[in-house]
Amino acid sequence: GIEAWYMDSSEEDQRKPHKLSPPRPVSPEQLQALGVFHWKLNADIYETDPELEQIRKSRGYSYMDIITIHKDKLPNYEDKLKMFYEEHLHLDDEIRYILEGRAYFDIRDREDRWIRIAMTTGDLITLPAGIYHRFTLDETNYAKAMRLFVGEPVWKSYNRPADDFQIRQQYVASLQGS
Ligand code: KMT
Ligand code: NI
Repeated sequence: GIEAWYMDSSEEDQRKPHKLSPPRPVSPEQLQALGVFHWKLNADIYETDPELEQIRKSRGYSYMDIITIHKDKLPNYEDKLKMFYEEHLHLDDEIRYILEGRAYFDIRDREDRWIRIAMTTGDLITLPAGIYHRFTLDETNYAKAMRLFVGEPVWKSYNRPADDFQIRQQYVASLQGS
């Protein structure tokens, strides 16, 4: 399964792993209970991969594009990375597939603690609409990712606090009993 862990609270470089000592790993089942789902695919064949095709079809991921996150490739690199690392939510699921490199997604658990999810090449993840999260590169400073979406993409993000949004309240309610 995908590797995830509870974060320390040090203000050090966001690109470092920030593992607690001793480490507190988070299992795929714990991620699922928060509405986070993961697949491991073969990124070498992403252009023709029947497994990816099957996921896209069954889940309605009709839209896709590719973003290269590197200082020489991404316009307004510094600003965007800063934005990505602001705690926020979206009105729709955030679906990302790492084609090259690696990166971290941080999500809040139900007690508002940060969980760091290590995304490496071949990892496809869905973060549920309404979950508070953020994104950062790691110390390798490079990732190429496919962005997937159900229908026309909406990239708008709402920085925390966004607790009055209906999608937030729906998400919090969905955690009851999970
Ligand atoms: C977001 O909304 O958090 C992002 O789009 C993250 C960067 S894309 C890999
Ligand atoms: Ni986001």
